This record gives sequence, C-alpha cells and structure tokens, in this order.
Amino acid sequence: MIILKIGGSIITDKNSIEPKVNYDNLDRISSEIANAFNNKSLDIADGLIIVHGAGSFGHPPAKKYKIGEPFNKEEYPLKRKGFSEIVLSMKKLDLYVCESLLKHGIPAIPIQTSAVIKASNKRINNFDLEMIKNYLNEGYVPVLYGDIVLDDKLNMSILSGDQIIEYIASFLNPDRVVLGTDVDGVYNKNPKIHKDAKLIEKLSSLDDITQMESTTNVDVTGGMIGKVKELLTLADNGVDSEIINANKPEIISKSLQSKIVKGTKISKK
Ligand code: IP8
Repeated sequence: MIILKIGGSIITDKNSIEPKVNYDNLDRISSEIANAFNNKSLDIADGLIIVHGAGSFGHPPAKKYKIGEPFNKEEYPLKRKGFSEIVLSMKKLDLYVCESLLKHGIPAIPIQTSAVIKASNKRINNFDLEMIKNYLNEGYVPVLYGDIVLDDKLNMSILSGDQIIEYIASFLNPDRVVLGTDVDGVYNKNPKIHKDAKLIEKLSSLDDITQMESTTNVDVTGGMIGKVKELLTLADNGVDSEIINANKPEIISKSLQSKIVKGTKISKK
C-alpha cells in the first residue's frame, strides 16, 4: 500500500491570495498516478491513499482568521465564519482533485477531513480509520486533505496533510510513503534563496537541517520544517518516507513504480 501526498504548492498557485487551481499540474499528476497504476507491476487494489495540501485554498484564509490562536467568546462568531469558509474552500479544492483523478480512471473517494478528524492542541486525537480501510479493501482510492478541524483545547485548529499522513501511516503500516513537493527534496538551506544549497539524500534527525529557514512564508503549517518533523515522528514508528519533486514531469509516476528518483529519504534505519 502506498500513501501519496500531493503538496498544495503543486496543485494550486500557492502565492495567489484568491483560491487558484493549477490545472496543468493537477491534470499531469492525475495522469502520472494513473500511468503508474496501469503499469502491470502496480495495482490500485494493492492500496493507494492520497492526501493533498491546501495551497491558496487554505493558507490565506487560515492566516486571515488567525486560526490556531486563542480567542475570546465575542470573537467566536467571526471564527465560526472563518471555519465554515475554510471547510467549504477545501471541499472545493478536493472536488477538483477527485474529478481530475476520476477523469484519468482513478476511483477517488473524497473524505472530508473536518468531518472525520478532531484534534487536541493541534494534534489528531480522534480519527476512526475503519471507513478508510473499507474503501481500500474494495479497491477505491480515499482522498483526504489538510483542513481546519474541531480542537478540544483551542476550539479549532489547522491540520496539515503531513500530520494526516503521519497518523494514517502509523496505523496502517504502508509499504511506501511518498511526498510530492515543489523542490527536489530537503536541502540544508532554502534552495529558492541560496544557490549553494545542498540536497540531503538521507535524513534521520532534525540536527541535519538546523540551518534551514522555512521554504515559504504563506504556509501556516510550517513549510518544509513542519513536514520533516511529521516524517521523523513516522520514522520513529518504523515507517520510512520519501520527499520528491512533483513539479518535474514523470517523477511521481516513476516513484510510484519504485524507480529510483532524486529526493530525500527520511529514515532512522
Ligand atoms: O497544506 C493546511 O494543510 P497543508 C490546511 O497540508 C489549511 O499544510 C486549511 C491551511
């Protein structure tokens, strides 16, 4: 079974203040996933879960409504409005993603994150995986996404797709966890700013990247550092993962077929 994360920076224009789908990338990635699974060595029935990020459909409104920060009773109506706006916006993005996957022959099943997951102080504390397992067993491809969720301590919080991956993978023990991002992997410095940044091929501790700044300032869930932290927790539980570049054609397709591609492996082995 494979868990695949598609970054919000790939399927949306992340720097847009308005929600904006990157249709070219979405179509290409759906077709690459379909190609991989049409290849005889792989079968969707072996299990594929897709988790996608929020991009411009989630990060700008999460910032605008200061989700995750403590607030008083008088502010609750405005926060609720924000919650509802983000839920609807993410549902729209997920619909684009699932429609595109289905167009390419992937039997995608949208699972609304905010309807099935709850958190406590920004960490998942309630997520029944039974339905996900049922869909997997029947050969469907469940699709979840970073979203806003109810939070026992903070009333509401933002949940990254990376944490969803960490949670699902810890319980379902997949063969592979692959994260498609907009860079070749994890660098010792932000490659978008520093020309001499070096790709780290294997990462087993946060110490390997202490000098790294966040790769983006629009990301409310911590950018690459947030991602690496989740994946190190996963590696602690014995599940390795790989960060690859989904902006470059054919990388996702090759990776899903276990061909060697450039990237960073997160492993404690
Ligand atoms: O893009 C963030 O999910 P991510 C979710 O996977 C929202 O970090 C709503 C900003």
